[in-house]
Amino acid sequence: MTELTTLAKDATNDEIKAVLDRDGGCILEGLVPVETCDALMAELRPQIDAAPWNNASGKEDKAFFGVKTKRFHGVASMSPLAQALYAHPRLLELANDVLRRGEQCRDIRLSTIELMVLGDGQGNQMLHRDFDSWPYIEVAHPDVRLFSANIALCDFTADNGATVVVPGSHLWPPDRQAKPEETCLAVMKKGSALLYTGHVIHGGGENRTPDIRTGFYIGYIPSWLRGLENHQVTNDMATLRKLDARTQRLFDMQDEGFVLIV
Ligand SMILES: O=C(O)CCC(=O)C(=O)O
Ligand SMILES: [Fe+2]
Repeated sequence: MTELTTLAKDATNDEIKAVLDRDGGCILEGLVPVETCDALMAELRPQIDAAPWNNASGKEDKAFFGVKTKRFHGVASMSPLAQALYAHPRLLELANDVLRRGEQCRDIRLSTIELMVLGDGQGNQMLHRDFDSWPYIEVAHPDVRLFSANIALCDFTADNGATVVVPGSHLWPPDRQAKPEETCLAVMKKGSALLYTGHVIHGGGENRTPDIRTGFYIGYIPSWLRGLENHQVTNDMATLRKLDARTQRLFDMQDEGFVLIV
């Protein structure tokens, strides 16, 4: 029986990297304090409730995401508290390390931040690899070009849509399909995070409860790769301008000195 490894909060980066290298994903317990998750949800909840189900923009996106789901971008502007997650020092340290900043990239960027809400009746999402969003780039193991965290803003349970993960599938040939017994559920407590790399097979789980399941997705990429979200369009610029220079770089905002005025 395949298992997803859960690591304690004080696991070292080397321990986490060893599991990511072997399995392509793991759970890191207690990354974010429960109080931070609750405060963030208090800010986000009215905005979540106000949006319709199936709010993705394109036809293909709707089919991929599911019908009883709400997806949000521009999350930095939805709540200033979100910074505690996407700029979490531990995640930045890990992202720099896993993406091999200094060796394979000069710096890291945010590909996308996505609030992923699964509602009552949302079925299992199609299993996929997130790096398939970059179909023109081939990546050979052990190089990682996408490092992701899905932070649980509520408990993720077997019934409310805990992410389905296929440990070890980052090493599989592209066309190998996962058998049911090869899948695991990322069952975890509020504040814990599913950490995974772009090539591991996974998908949102089925929510059979009356409550919403809310995951805070953060994807980090090397600075040379184009991200999925244009943060300067999805967020309002006033929010981004208030951030410190290091955080602005995560959003691909250039230092003034680099801007050519023609
Ligand atoms: O909802 C989840 O837990 C995962 C969703 C996902 O993998 C995706 O939309 O790419
Ligand atoms: Fe995904």
